Amino acid sequence: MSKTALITGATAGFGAATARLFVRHGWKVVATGRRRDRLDELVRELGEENLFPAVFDIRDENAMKEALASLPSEFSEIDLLINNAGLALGTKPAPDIQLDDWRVMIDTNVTALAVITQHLLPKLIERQGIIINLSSVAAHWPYPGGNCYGGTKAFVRQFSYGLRCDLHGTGVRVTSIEPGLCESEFTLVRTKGDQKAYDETYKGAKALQPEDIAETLFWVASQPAHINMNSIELMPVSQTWNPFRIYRG
Ligand code: 8X3
Repeated sequence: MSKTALITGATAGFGAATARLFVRHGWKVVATGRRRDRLDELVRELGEENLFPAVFDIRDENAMKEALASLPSEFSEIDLLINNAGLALGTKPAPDIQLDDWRVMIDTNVTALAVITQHLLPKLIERQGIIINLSSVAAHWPYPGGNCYGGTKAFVRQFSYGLRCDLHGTGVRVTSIEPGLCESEFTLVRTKGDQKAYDETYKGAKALQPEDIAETLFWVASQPAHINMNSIELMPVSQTWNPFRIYRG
């Protein structure tokens, strides 16, 4: 009997790569996202018996609840929630940002993630399931322009740990995944479509690829039921930390 994963933000990047890998390994996948055409493409590629597209904006709580309430029975028994939907918007320092960008990041990366997780907890407890949350190296390591994005990802990591405490004794596992530089549409969103900035970000860097993250997620989900990976932080070899900066006024 195959297991079922619900992957948020599956229209591109980590989410789409993860949907492909899990289906390849015999899982059923509920793929969520806003862009119906992208999800339909995934259905064509992976087969409607394997992937169900659930089209909604993750920030719209009612739409999320309606979509999940009307899942076909073959896809409704969720064993694994992958909270992948999330974004960074903008690279400017805090005094210069557009406040709406911060609101969208908090609404998506924090509020929507918490709301869908809480909504699915009864099912995940019933099925002794797994929750994998996509955090970031930015949860630990501040960098200029990371401001609110880093804050949301620190929430994701700490929320994951808090969930573990609250789910003590249920058999539900929770993991925070914290990737560094990865080549995906994420950076085009972050730079608001600036292809030059995108190209410069990855030039010569041998960044992680969405498929690398998918493999990590699959490995986490494939561990025996008595093992909980609390967190995994991964970077490309080309990425390390900066020294502290001292301002000498
Ligand atoms: C983003 C990680 O290293 O690209 O989550 O800022 S990094």
